[in-house]
Amino acid sequence: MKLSKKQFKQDFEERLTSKFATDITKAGSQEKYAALASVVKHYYTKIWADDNDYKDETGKKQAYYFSIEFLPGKMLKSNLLNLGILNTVKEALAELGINLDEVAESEPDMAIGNGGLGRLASCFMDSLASTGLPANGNGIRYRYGLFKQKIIDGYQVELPDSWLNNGNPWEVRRADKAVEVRFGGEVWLEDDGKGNLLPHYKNQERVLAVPYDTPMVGFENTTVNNMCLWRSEVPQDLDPKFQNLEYMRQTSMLSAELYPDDSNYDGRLLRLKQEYFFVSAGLQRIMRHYKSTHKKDVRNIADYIAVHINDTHPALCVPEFMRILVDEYGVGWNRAWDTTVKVMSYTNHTILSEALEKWPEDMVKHLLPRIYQIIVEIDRRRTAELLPKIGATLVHNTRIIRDGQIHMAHLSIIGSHSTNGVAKLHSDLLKDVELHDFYEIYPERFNNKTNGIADRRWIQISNERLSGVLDETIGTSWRHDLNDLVKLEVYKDDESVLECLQAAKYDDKLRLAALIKERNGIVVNPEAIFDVQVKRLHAYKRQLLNVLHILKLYFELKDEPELDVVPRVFIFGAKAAPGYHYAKSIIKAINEIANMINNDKTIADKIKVVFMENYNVSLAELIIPAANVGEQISLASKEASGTSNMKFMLNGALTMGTLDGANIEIFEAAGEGNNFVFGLTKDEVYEYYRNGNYNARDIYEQNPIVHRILDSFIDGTIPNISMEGPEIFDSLTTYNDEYFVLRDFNDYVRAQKELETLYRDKKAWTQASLMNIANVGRFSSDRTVKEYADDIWHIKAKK
Ligand code: 6GP
Repeated sequence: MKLSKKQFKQDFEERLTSKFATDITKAGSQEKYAALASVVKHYYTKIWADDNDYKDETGKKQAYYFSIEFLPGKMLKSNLLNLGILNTVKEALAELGINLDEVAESEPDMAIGNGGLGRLASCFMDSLASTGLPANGNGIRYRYGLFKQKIIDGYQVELPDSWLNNGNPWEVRRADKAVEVRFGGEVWLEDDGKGNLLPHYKNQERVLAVPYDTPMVGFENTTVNNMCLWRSEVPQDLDPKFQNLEYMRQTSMLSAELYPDDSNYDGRLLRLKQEYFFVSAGLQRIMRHYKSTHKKDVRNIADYIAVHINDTHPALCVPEFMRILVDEYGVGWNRAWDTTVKVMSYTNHTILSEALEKWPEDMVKHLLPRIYQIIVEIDRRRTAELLPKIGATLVHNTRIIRDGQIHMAHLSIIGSHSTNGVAKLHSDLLKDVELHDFYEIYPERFNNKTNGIADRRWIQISNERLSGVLDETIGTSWRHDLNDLVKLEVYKDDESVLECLQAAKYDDKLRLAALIKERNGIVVNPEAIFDVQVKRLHAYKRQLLNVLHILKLYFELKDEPELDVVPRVFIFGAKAAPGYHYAKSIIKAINEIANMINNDKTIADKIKVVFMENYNVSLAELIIPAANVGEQISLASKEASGTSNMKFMLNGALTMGTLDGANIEIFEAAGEGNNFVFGLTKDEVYEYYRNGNYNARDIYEQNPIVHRILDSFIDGTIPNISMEGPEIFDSLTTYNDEYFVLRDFNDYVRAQKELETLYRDKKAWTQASLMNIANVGRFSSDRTVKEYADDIWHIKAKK
């Protein structure tokens, strides 16, 4: 949009006065933020309304991305950038004596997601709007987002995240579009006299679902999509006999809390209720909108909508859509089923078995009696149809209901036309191993969609310094098409460009160093290698391997203080699920090791270890630009894709990584020698599984370096871990090291030495960094969403 500084200043000052009866000289930062957000919202409302009209008038097919998590972070700068007014506003504010960055600080991170899956959903929201694709989000408006992490005495402590306390300027409450979701009670079928069996209900619990719409503004275009988040409320006309506090409490709980589990299944009833709540509300709204705008036969709805099941949490989309078509619109079962399969598609985000959702049959039967009947019927019909064709074993292995459990992944695959993994290796594993039985039955349904990232946020907004260097070197077209970064390759031997890249990295490191000083009270050397591992804390991600390597360096320096090493700052950021005891022990150990090393005068600044508390999107935006190295060291086959690996690549960090997830594609894209690869391959890992011949204790007994490092966990060398030390020690020795940390240790050390050698050669290092940046184009989520649009949803971008 076009906007002059003069116009903006006028709008901003007027808004401050009308909203808060104040002016620039007196306004507090919250007020400035709220006024600014309100002006920005005003700027895009017209575009939003026009785009809604356009979508309704053209009746174009739209996609709906159902996800129990979104992790957008802050929205102010992203909206400004996408509207094309970021610089104008920044300059105009500066002229008024206001620093945009400071104002932006007042916005809380919108963190209604845990980690990778939720952040990917938000990257997709940005890319869908930015590529002009008509696609909307559907989720839950949790009152409390992901917990805030405090580190107290080295331990993680969880505090509530009341992100809505000051209101949310971006959302629009649409009370008129509220729908009702019902739970429990009894259901029975009665013939309607025309041969149709219709359900009748008694004693159901009624919940009102109110949508809050948050516009997703496209990058310098006219598309504004919608992220619809549902809030649970008590229906106004509820029978007074139910209007009691308990009912209110129960109801508000539904949209109160995000489950703080990452890749972990939590079996509580409330979670199942949440899943049905946003699925049912979302589908009802879609149906209403479809009927009111298209007035077309509901049997053709597959030509107009696509519904995406983001991991299995929204898998109830399948039976709920069947319920709506069959019970509410009288569509025959077979036609309804064909339609459902055409409309639905599903993404798998992990192969960890503890994350494969299953619900006890009884629980579903009680909570959702009609949905249960429909699932039983889907399963019965499918079994009857397939038994003669494919035999009992295959049918049994792939049944939706098995051993008293409802298998949500089975439901998602069977009830949709597409199942995809999130990186090549992961998709292959699904086909060849984890979901092989399904692949045999429905080979045409399986495909890969390698993840991507919303590059605008992860460089244009968060790394202005590097963005400026790129503009000067290759022009600005990369801001519109990340593939254009490849133009950088020709500068690989250009000393002045390499120097500019180094200077940008150095400035970003200074910025992070200042933050570390402020938050952790640790002074770090900006010349040191900034070696970063930021992600959820999980055993399979192997933060522990990183820790063992740090201890190795530490003991070497203790033995030989004059050793010539390149100084390193090891930076961690990680939240552990509150109930994940082992992960929390590792956080404690990292903090105690950090204390031990950072306070050891003999080490000086050769090694520093920093654990930054409360890792979230905003902190990532400050850490990743400053990284020289990104640690992506999961056990091969365990990390479905990873997405921080792409963010590091974009910001010129080199990856230290295993052949896992999207690392493999990153190594290939950046070219040989530009990253550091180590560790077992996926085939080697599976070979160990087949033979059962891994013995971690042997490594401990036979490798003196490993022996010494592990002993330091139990002999008092590392202080204050008398509980956690033995737990970690035992996990590696007594319990045979589930994620092959010891097995990969030597090769990791080898790769780390190579890294150090390369870093000593500043030019060669920067060239490798340049090659990473130049070849990151394919990891833009613009590419990913286009693939979903073309291959899965069959939706078309606005011209
Ligand atoms: C994550 C995967 O662990 C990560 O590898 C991937 O990049 C990300 O999804 C996006 O695809 N999975 C989850 O966050 C999760 O909760 C159930 O899976």
